[in-house]
Amino acid sequence: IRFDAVPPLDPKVAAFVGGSHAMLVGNAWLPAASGKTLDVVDPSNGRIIAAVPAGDSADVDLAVQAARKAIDGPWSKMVPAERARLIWKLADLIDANVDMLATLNSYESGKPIGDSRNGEVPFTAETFRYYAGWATKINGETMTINAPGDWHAYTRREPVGVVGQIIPWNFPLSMLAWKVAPALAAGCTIVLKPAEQTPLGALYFGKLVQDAGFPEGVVNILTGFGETVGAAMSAHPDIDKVAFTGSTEVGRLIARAATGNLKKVSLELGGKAPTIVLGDADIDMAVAGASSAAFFNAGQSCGAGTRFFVHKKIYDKVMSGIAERAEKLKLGAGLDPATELGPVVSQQQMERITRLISEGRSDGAEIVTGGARAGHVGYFVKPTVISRTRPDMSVIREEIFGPVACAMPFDDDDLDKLAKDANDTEYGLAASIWTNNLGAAHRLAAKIKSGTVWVNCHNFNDVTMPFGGFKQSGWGRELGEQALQLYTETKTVAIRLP
Ligand code: TXE
Repeated sequence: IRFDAVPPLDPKVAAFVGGSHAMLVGNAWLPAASGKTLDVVDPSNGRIIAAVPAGDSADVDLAVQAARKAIDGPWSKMVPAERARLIWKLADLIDANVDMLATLNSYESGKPIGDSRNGEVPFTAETFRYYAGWATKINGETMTINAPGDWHAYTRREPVGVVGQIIPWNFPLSMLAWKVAPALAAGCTIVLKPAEQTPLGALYFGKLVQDAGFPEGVVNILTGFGETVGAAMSAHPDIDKVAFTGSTEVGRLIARAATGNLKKVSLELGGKAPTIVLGDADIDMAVAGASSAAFFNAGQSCGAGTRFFVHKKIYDKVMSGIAERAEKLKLGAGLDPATELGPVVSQQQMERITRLISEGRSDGAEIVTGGARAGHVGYFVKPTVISRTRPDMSVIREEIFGPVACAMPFDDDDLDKLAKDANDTEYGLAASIWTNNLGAAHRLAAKIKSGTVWVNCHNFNDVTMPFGGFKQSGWGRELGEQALQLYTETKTVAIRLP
């Protein structure tokens, strides 16, 4: 692990990180009502880099009031084209601040700076631009009525109202964009809670919202813990909808808390994506793709490929190819431009990952490479390849959320059996198939129970493509036109013509 190659922070970034941090409520930047703060840590060395307010239910009340005032006032009066212009302006500001946002994103999450600067931040801007386009295209329909007489019946798509959005730390900015952008396009107002590990990028985003000229209260940003701010948002009687990305366990808590006022709920939860390499696959492509499926973002991706099903005749070649790539990955701090694999986000996550690897070992799986923490400073985990796994092992059943590829060979070409094994999980978020056989690809894609099936690619997301889970991976779809369904209510108006 390289520790000595992190360039000094740009003075503007250093001033922001080292400054005092507050929450955006209406047009004001406020400390937590309780005065409490929480520390933000650099996961590459465990050092505290900032303190942000640790909000609680009192702050949630204030933010909800501001959001309610905005939706009852200027925001609902604004024509969609004006909303579109503001959202587009916000996208331009994100682009103009790419260095600041990318640095904050990598500093607090640990991910490689190139991934932030060339991937996540541009994708964030693009998501806002895509939904700026939708703001003027949210239409209802007219219906032809079956009853006698003259009728005019139509639907209106109206904003669902004040929405609470709770996001995780693995893609702090793109998860923000996937939620905030369609909600703004639909005309909702927002109370956003970034993860406690990664609040800085979201707070800077709040400044850009103000610079873009949004009316006050349209976007409110609260920092704090899930058990306090997140739980208060989920249960709040004046929040109309809650959108969440995170663990399946917390998704269940949120769904339960939302029953009070039966607020609408969308959930994007865990995954355990099968990565299926058929016997005819292009081996070089499959090795490169499968490695990236497992190790991209240090495996902290809900779509990460973790259960590898590889045809017996190419199993050894594919596994040694993945292990070789794993061993060559350069580990280091996210802010070191040469880093290919950063630390995982926290000590807690590191311990969870290494615990699961140890369970795999004691369950009799073979650790082909890696298999432990890397170094003694920061939260690094060696990229790990585990072979000879069985479906009952915890490494196969539980979401590991670390740089760990678990594999098992299959030895016949029965696609039904393969799909059954791939579907043997409570999750259903994503899957990938590696093959040159078009028929097999389509047949398997139809049999796999997951919200996304990639063929000869993995972790490929586009703003146009709906993303979300079957089974216990969640409710609803983000991105694409479908995300607008999450933030609008359909109203039917039926008129008997006099
Ligand atoms: O997630 P949490 P954690 C999975 C992954 C990971 C595990 C644990 O398997 O190992 O979850 O990570 C907020 N009410 N994913 O503990 O707790 C919290 O503040 C309301 C998958 O970090 O689910 C944060 O903002 N909100 C995943 C957000 O939930 C609550 C991304 C996510 O944190 C809350 C992250 C509560 N009671 C983790 N408790 C994905 N689907 O991409 C916490 N939160």
